[in-house]
Amino acid sequence: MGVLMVSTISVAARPYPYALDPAHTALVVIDMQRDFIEPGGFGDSLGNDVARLAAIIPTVAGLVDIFRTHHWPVIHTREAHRPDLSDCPPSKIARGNPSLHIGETGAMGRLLVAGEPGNQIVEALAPVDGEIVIDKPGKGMFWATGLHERLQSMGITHLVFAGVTTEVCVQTSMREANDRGYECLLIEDATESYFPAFKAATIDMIIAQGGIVGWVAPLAALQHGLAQQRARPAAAAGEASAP
Ligand code: C5J
Repeated sequence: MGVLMVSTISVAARPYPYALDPAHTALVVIDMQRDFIEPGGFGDSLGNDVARLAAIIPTVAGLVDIFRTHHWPVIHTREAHRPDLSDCPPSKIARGNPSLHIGETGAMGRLLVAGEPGNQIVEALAPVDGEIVIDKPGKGMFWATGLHERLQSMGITHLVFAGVTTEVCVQTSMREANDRGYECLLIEDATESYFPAFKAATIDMIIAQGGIVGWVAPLAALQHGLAQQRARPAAAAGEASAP
């Protein structure tokens, strides 16, 4: 009797366990860019407390590290517009009564403009060679990015989500992914909102009605599922050698 090879990882998630198939899973880290997380950026210009978002960086780094260690795909997104703002609707520029509008120059360069210092992923989560970086003009990661085609060519069926902000770009991207047939898991301590109530409401909406958008779990549940998967073949081998 051979060793039983278990490829699927069971993650204790809500509303019920999430079956993660590592051969077909990618991590998506949404918009962990300085514009939203550091003082002087777009989030700050709207009057938000950016420290709330900075607080999740270590947890997101831990999640990224799992994917890097296993050589599973990592995708980073940035909310970014072309320097001429031709991909930014005037309504988006006007919205919100910020102290600085999209395209205007702040402490980290032009807000939400590709190539500017503020548009870079925070240093602790900087993409490494081989990771995909998607500049997206919308809140969702599929609008005008070609990402769906890339994920399909990679055979990706499962997406694990992290990043900011929970109820805006993370939720929009997760809903877009769900509509395209991806099995989606949000790591709840690797995402954050400027508004705690919005994060809580988003999680409730995702898992409502049997997981109408997907699943939610803490990072520890993924780590535990991985540890259990590693232990399983050894246990199976032990069983096989028993008389
Ligand atoms: C926002 C985002 N909140 N990344 N963008 O405007 O969630």
